[in-house]
Amino acid sequence: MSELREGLLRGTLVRGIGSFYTAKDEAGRCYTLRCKKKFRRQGISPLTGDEVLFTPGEAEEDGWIEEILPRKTVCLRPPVANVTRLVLVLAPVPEPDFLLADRIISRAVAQEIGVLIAVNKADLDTSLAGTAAEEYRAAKIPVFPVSAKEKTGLEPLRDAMRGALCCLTGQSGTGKSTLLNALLGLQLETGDISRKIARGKNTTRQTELLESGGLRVMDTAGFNLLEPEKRMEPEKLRERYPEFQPYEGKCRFRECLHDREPGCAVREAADRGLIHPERLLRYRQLLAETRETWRERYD
Ligand SMILES: Nc1nc2c(ncn2[C@@H]2O[C@H](COP(=O)(O)OP(=O)(O)OP(=O)(O)O)[C@@H](O)[C@H]2O)c(=O)[nH]1
Ligand SMILES: [Mg+2]
Ligand SMILES: [Zn+2]
Repeated sequence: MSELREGLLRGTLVRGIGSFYTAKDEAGRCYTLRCKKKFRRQGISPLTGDEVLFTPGEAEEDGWIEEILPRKTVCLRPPVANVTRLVLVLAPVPEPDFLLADRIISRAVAQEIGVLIAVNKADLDTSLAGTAAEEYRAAKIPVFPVSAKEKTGLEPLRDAMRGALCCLTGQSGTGKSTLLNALLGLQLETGDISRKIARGKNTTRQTELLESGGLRVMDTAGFNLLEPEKRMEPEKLRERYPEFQPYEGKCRFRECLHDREPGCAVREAADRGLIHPERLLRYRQLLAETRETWRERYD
């Protein structure tokens, strides 16, 4: 620890509630910390996953976060730092929203965060995993059928998660907390799905980083809506589709956005089954939305 200033410790933020944060040092000791006002003045808030330098509190006092070390990645929804692998959890109930899935994936790809898809509740339905595998095959996003309830399919998913700071995300009620409990052998609070609306109830409210058996995983609050990104140039969206990349530069028009332009190589690839047609359709939907938001960027 010679590189640290005197009295400062280094740790990872594993949780933040209100203005209190918990940092864990290398030895696994936890410290309750508060955040100095200077961060708020700079418009920075500490995120779960942040690497920080801190002054530990004396006796019963809380300590202070002194410095947030440079972040490898930052996500706003869920708000987490330094995630290098995202585990998107889908399930047959609540009904999977593939457009939401594509939005989440697009944001991860933009930051070079690896994406895995866990299709949970395999005990209820086995067809969704196949559908998801087809949808995302060309994008090279691996799909893992699992049942958190029956604890099946967990080992291949664990193997794919090792060595990265992972974050579970997805719609509320897909079973992220249940899955994390199963993956790590823990007991986090999980919730029932509302029978009336067959939707998750937002049981998890806090992001929490947990570690066990070589896995480092964050459980986050599920969500059912994701606002369009502000100030994103429409031309950037196509770069976030791994399956488009072999065809970039091969369209008739160099600036082709793979919408409805003639001679589009991406469209041809979709017609030949090399790109999933639904992914392309949803891409167009997101492209239209991105154009709209881009036009309104000065409003
Ligand atoms: N049949 C079945 N039900 C499951 C499985 N995994 C989770 N569930 C149920 O799905 C419901 C929601 O589970 P949670 O783990 O709370 O879901 P979540 O994704 O963490 O939800 P939020 O915290 O709201 O985002 C609970 O009733 C779980 O018992 C599974 O593998 N099979
Ligand atoms: Mg949860
Ligand atoms: Zn094109």
